[in-house]
Amino acid sequence: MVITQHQEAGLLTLTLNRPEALNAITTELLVELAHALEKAQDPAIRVVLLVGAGRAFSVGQDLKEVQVRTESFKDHLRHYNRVIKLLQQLEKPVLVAINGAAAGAGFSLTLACDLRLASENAFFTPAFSRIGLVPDSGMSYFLPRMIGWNKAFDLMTFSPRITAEEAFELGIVDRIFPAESFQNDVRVFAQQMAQGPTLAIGLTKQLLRRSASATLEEMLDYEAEMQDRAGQSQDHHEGIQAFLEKRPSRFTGN
Ligand code: T3D
Repeated sequence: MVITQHQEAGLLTLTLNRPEALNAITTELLVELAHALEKAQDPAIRVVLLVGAGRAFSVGQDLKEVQVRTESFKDHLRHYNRVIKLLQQLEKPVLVAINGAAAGAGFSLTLACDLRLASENAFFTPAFSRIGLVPDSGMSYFLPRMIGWNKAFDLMTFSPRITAEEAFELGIVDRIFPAESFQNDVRVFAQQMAQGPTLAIGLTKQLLRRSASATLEEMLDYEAEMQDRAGQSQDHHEGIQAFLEKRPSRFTGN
C-alpha cells in the first residue's frame, strides 16, 4: 500500500508512503488516495489529516512514471482531479501536514486541503514551469484565490522555492510548528479539531466553496439553509447547554 491509514478517536490520518521517492505521485497512489477519501465520508471520521512519510510531503508527479506512460496527459489528469474534488467535497475538515518539499502536484494537493500545517523546514515550489508544463490539480484555481492574481502568476511562472515562513506571509500556510516537535504538534492540533463542532465546520467548508462563485443574495440564502442544518444539530444544543452551565462543550459532530 502506498497510502497507509490510521484512525483514532475521529481522526483519520492518511500517509503518502513512498518515502524512498520523496512521495512522488504515481497512478497507484492517486487511486489508493481516492479510495481512502471515499471511505472517509464515514460519519465516525470527523477530521482527515494528510501527511507524507520521510523527509518530503510530496515532490509531485513521479517523473519516472511519465517516461513509461502511454495515456495522454488529459486522460491521466482524471486521477488527480478525482482526488482534488473528493478533498473539496468531503463535508469535514481536511488538514495537511507539510514536513518538507511540496512541489508540483504535491503543492496542488496541499492547496485543496482546508488548512496547511507546515514544519519550519517545509518549502513549496510550483515546479510545473521548470519542466514546461502548466499548473494542474487545481493550483490555478486555489492559488489566485488565496494570494491574488499577480502573486499567483509570478509564482507559477518562475517556480521559486518558497519557505514555510514566506508561504505563511503570503497566506498559503496557516500554522508553522518547530521541526523537532512537528509530528506531535500536528497530531495534537488535529485531535483537538476532531473534538470540535465538526458538523458545523464541515458546513462552513461548503459555504466557503460556494462563495467562490456566488452572489451575496445566493450566499445569504445558502447561509440560512446551512444554519438550519447546524441549528438542528446535537452540537448546537450542547454548545448552548455548556454556555449556560459555564462548562466546556462536549461536541460529538452530530
Ligand atoms: O499527467 C501528468 O503527469 C501531469 C501532471 C503533473 C503534475 C506534476 O506534479 S509536474 C511537477 C513534477 N515535479 C517536479 O518537477 C519536481 C522535481 N523535483 C524537484 O524540483 C526537486 O527534487 C525538489 C525541489 C522537489 C526537491 O529538491 P531536493 O534538493 O530536496 O531533492 P533532489 O536532490 O532534487 O531530489 C532527490 C531525489 O528525488 C532525486 O533522485 P536521486 O538523484 O537521489 O536518485 C530526484 O531525482 C528525485 N525526485 C525529485 N522529484 C522527483 C523525483 N523523482 C521523480 N519524480 C519527481 N517529481
